[in-house]
Amino acid sequence: MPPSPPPDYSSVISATGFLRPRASRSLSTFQSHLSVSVRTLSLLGAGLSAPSGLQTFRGLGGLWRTYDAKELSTPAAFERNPALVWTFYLERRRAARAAHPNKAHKALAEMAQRVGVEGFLAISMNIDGLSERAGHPPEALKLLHGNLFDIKCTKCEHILQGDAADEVIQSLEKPSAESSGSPALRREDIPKCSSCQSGLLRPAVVWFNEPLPFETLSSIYSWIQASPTIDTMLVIGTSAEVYPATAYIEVARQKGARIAVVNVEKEDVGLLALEEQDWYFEGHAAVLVPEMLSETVA
Ligand code: BJW
Ligand code: ZN
Repeated sequence: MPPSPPPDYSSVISATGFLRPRASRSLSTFQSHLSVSVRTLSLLGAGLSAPSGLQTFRGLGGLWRTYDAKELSTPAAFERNPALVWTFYLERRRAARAAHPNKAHKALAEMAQRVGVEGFLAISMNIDGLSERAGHPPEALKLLHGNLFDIKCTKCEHILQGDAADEVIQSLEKPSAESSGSPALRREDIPKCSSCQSGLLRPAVVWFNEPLPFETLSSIYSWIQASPTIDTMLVIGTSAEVYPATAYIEVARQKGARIAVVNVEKEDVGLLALEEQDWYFEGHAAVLVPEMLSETVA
């Protein structure tokens, strides 16, 4: 009698996640892969700037532990209380100005300079300006959630940058010199747009329920479409909870990319659905990213 086939436990295994293949921890296999990668995409989150002393959003010590996102980072919150929202962003602006790019920002910027935009595109959710200050070439850095240092109108397309934006910030930092006493910012202190004369000025960042900047999305799309393949997807310091940013990880996977995640938290296979061919590097971005990118050949 032929031996009976071994029982098939695969449905039990996949239902429970038991024995699910785990992502690799091997730095050397990652570096070998990166050295032959032609196209690398990366998604950068708040954890990249955490070693520079800036707060993340979720998790321990995150901004949303102290503040309610719905009260600060939605268009409805700004309509309700623009002074409160501006106070929050003025503080974030001060913290970002005082911070310095860390070794991870610098390593990514160096790779971008070395490889060129055809070979390496960074999609950043960060608004803090640290990647720019690290020397990341602007054409290779796409700011998905805007920029803490620009200001825009709530009603028209008017945008203020550089000195024009700084002037507005100065006026907000010294709320109505005439209004004696209270140092707190008030609704009437928020300047109106000089172009349409009616909209209030606001930080040029992307809040929940707002569309992402069209030009940024379309330039990312063009980069993705420029070739049928993406070889590597770096996912650095993000909880991967916010869409559409997180969807780029799946887009890269569909184009064949192997994914490398850097995060201080323990691997959450469920969220990112990492597979055997992927990597998970648990630890601080400022330590791991320079190591990961150090041996790569242009
Ligand atoms: C380290 C570390 C170290 C720490 N080293 N690692 C239901 C389901 C799915 C989607 C939706 C839904 N309901 C609504 C949506 C859509 C919504 C969304 O995604 N919501 C989810 C939260 C559920 N998205 C939107 O609304 C977007 N717009 C949109 O969809 O528009 C549609 C539309 C079309 C047409 C017309 C109108 C509308 C907009 C999203 C905008 C997000 N904005 C914010 C604020 C920006 C300004 C600001 O900074 O204040 O962006 S929210 C906040 O989250 C910020 C961040 O960029 C973003 C992502 O956060 P990130 O970077 O992942 O940070 P954390 O804190 O979450 O994670 C940090 C990680 O680092 C952690 O994992 C740490 O462990 C790690 N770490 N130290 C390495 N040293
Ligand atoms: Zn306007």
